[in-house]
Order: sequence, then structure tokens, then C-alpha cells
Amino acid sequence: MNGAQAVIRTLVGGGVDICFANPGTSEMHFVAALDDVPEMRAVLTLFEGVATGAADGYARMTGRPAATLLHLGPGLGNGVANLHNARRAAVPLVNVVGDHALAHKRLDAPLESDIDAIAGAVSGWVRRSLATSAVGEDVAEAVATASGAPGQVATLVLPADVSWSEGAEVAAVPGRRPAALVPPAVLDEVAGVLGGSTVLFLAGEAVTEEGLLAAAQVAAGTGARLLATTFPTRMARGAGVPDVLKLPYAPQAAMKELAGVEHLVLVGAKEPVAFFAYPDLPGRLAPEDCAVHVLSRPGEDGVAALRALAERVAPEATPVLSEPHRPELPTGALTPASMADVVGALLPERAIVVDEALTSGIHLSAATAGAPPHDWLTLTGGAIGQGLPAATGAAVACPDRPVVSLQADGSAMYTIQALWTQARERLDVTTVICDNGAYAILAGELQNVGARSGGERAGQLLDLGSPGLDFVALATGLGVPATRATTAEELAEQFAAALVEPGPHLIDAVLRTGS
Ligand SMILES: Cc1ncc(C[n+]2csc(CCOP(=O)(O)OP(=O)(O)O)c2C)c(N)n1
Repeated sequence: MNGAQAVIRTLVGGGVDICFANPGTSEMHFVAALDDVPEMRAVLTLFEGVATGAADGYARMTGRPAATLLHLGPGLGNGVANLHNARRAAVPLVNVVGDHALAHKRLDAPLESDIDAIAGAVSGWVRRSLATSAVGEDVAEAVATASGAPGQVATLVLPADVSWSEGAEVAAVPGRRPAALVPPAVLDEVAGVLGGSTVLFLAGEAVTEEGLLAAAQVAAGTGARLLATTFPTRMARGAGVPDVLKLPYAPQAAMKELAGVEHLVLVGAKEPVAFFAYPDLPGRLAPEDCAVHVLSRPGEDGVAALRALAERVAPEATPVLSEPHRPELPTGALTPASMADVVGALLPERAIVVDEALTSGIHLSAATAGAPPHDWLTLTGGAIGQGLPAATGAAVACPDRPVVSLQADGSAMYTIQALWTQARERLDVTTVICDNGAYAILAGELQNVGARSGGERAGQLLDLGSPGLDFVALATGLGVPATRATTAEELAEQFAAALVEPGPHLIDAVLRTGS
């Protein structure tokens, strides 16, 4: 067996049976070995940022890593922004990065680069496989490390001669390391501070349905309030699930939400900080005199901790759940508010919502709180261009669930090639482009950071008009049927039609903003 065959067989044996790929010459033996191991499904992406973002979306929905196949340093580099998002989301992911054969590296051929430096920026584990005889073990360790608690990005650099040489062996992937239990002393500390001026700040496993139910029981029994991190990896929402507010993105709004809080209890979350520094605003969002406690760190069993806490402080309490309710189907102008109402009115059962709507998405949470139960994926690391790829990966992971991809226009253009993969794989994704023709958030940020604003040349850098982007043509060109909606009624009609028809669809929702 050659190295490439052992790599793929070890991946499959370890439960990694999807590979989002964009190969080159150094990965040809991996490509060839796909025909020897039919259990591995390889999905071609037309840009590496699509491969890495799809692997992120896949992991968010399965809890298991997908592999990526990337071409040397430049291929890995193209995938870095979405690897960054995956790392910040603490999802498991295994990169296989092809490299030159060992003897070729010293010739400094054109594609030679410092792969380890690029990998190190976004990986929790990096290894260059140096011997065909050991490549199976290397892959097994990559999968095990990626799949630990918390999940990590593991990057295996695979020289071409390690792939093509014979004498490789398949290795067994060790079982998943379970999350560490929270010590009783920590439960004691947190139990002692629960009350009306306490917030449980939730992220990671704590915003799964089980986590939210336990947290809501604690809240119901003690008067503590619940808040979720601004950009959760995957949050359970909808009727029958506790409706927990996500901390607002804008620092002033976030600070208002946290005003008067005396005890902030972190559950799988980091202390809330502003995304950026602004003149005259603090970076830390909790009040200065607020005591911060840690119930569980990422990688610890936050759900078990919340359950134990609920059992201790609120055994009889009943969590407050979101009632089923939907907005009326709106009519008239298509605005961020009416778009949210269309989504809330029509969101199907068990939908996976991938939210990269940015400024157009501010009404979505309220409009969907009572929709049928669904999962919500967000841009955890803030590097835009994750939405379309993550929707692609989520649809590969859950072929029986509808994926709704709510996508800001500027961010869509980073990884628009994801649509082609959706078409080729016939994925059930309904994309709504929030077409406001601008980098709207940055227009606000220009003022927030105290920069001079209103200048024509500055404005040009934030405007997506002249020429306007034709998303119907772009989607059609990539194989995805597309329509354009300019009123709330049109969006409702097109959204409903796209949801019932299998396969990918795109709706260019031309939004009226401002006035
Ligand atoms: C990889 C990456 N590049 C650039 C940015 C900076 N950035 C943040 S938001 C934004 C524009 C977003 O515009 P759009 O997606 O149209 O959403 P809108 O602000 O209009 O709601 C840019 C360029 C980023 N966050 N990540």
C-alpha cells in the first residue's frame, strides 16, 4: 500500500469520510487513491477558502472532522481565513497539505514556501510526515488531536514521495478524549453567586439544546439572566427551546446589556470583549466592578456542569421555552425587517441557518425565535467569506435537512465559488443574498473609530455599485438557479418556492436600507 492509500484508509477508519479538496501535482497520489477507497467522498471546491469553510460547516453539524486536501503553501494560504474561523469556533478539522518530495525541496522550485509558518497561524497541531512507514500513525494522531475537546485544526503536511512510496500501513485512530468534568469546588463557587445581578454567559456546548435547557432551569430557579456569545459556533433555537439573546455586536449595545451585572459566569465562553478598539470605549464589555467566574472552559463539559448546577440550585424549576409563533408574511418594501419576517414566517422545520447577513441580519433573531426548532451557525472568527462555504459543508453533513444561507453581498463575493460545489453536489441550500450594494458595516465603523467621513474617495472603498453585482447572473453561471426579489411579496414567493424544490437556489434580495 502506498502512503496516500494509507492516509485515506486511516482517515476513513477514524470516521473522517469527507474530503473537501482542491488538488495539485503534489496531491496526485491522494487523488488516485480515492478510487481505491470508495468510502471516502471527495468534494471538489474551486477555491481553498471554500474547502476550509465547508469543512468548518460540516464539523459544526456533525461534531466530527472533515478533511481538506490543499496544494502546498499557496493552497493552504488561500484557505487560511476560514481555517481561522474554524479555529475560533473550536471545531475539529484535518488539513492534508501536499508538499514537494523531500529531495525536491532543496531545489527551491517555484511553489516552495514556508508551509509550516502558514499552518502554524491557524492550527493547534502541525506535523510534516517524513516516512511512508509512519504516515498512517501521523494521520491517526491528526484525527485524534482534531477530535479532542475542544476541537482543533490539525494540519498534516504530506510530501509527494511519502504519498507515492510503498510500505505504508493503516493506523487505528484512538477513541475520542471526553471533555473534562468541572470540579465540584467550581460548582460551589458559582452556586454561591447566582441571583438577579448574575449573568450566565454561554458559548460552545452551552448553547446546544441540552445546554440551553439546563441553563434556563438555573435561570428560572435563581433569577440569573442568560446571554449567549455574539457569534456562537452552533446555537439551538426556535419553539420549545429557551430563547437566549446573543450579546449585541456593537460595544455600546453590549455594554448596555451587561450594565449592572455583578457576577458574570462564563460557560464555555471567553470574557466578552469588543471586536475592535474604539477611541473612548473600553475593550472589556462587562462593568469594571463585575466579578468574572468560570463555570467551564472550552473543552470542559459545560453541559454536565449546567445540569449539575440546575440539580443543585433549581431542582424544581421549569425552564422558560420559546412559544411557537411566527411573524405575518409582510408586504411592500423589501427591507432588513421585512426580509427577517419572511424568513421567520417560512423557515422550515429542522432548518440549518447559516448567518452571514451582517448589518442586514439585525432583525433575524427576533423574527425566528418562535419558528420551528432549528440550528443557527454564525461567523465565529469574524473573517468574512465563511457563509456560503459553511452552508455547503452543513448541507453535505445533513442531506435530510434544509439549509438556509443568509448572506451579505460583499461577504458573498469572497467565496462565491461555493455555489458551484452546491450545484455539483445537488445540495439543498437556499441562499438569500442581502443585497444592499455596500460594505455597510464599514460605513458605520468609519465614524465609530473617529475617522473623518463623508469623503468621496473614502466612500468609493465602501460602495459595491458601479458596476453593481449581478448575483442572478453569477449564480446561474455557477449552475445555481436564481431569481431576484425587490418586494417583500416577491421574496416570500421565491423563498417558499426555493424551499420546496430540492437542490440549491439563490435569491438576490435587493434591500431598501436607510430611509
Ligand atoms: C477576511 C476579511 N476581510 C475583510 C474584512 C473586513 N470587513 C468586515 S465587514 C466587511 C464588509 C462587509 O460587507 P457586506 O458583506 O456587504 O455586509 P454589510 O456590511 O453590507 O452588511 C469587510 C470588508 C473581514 N472581516 N474579513
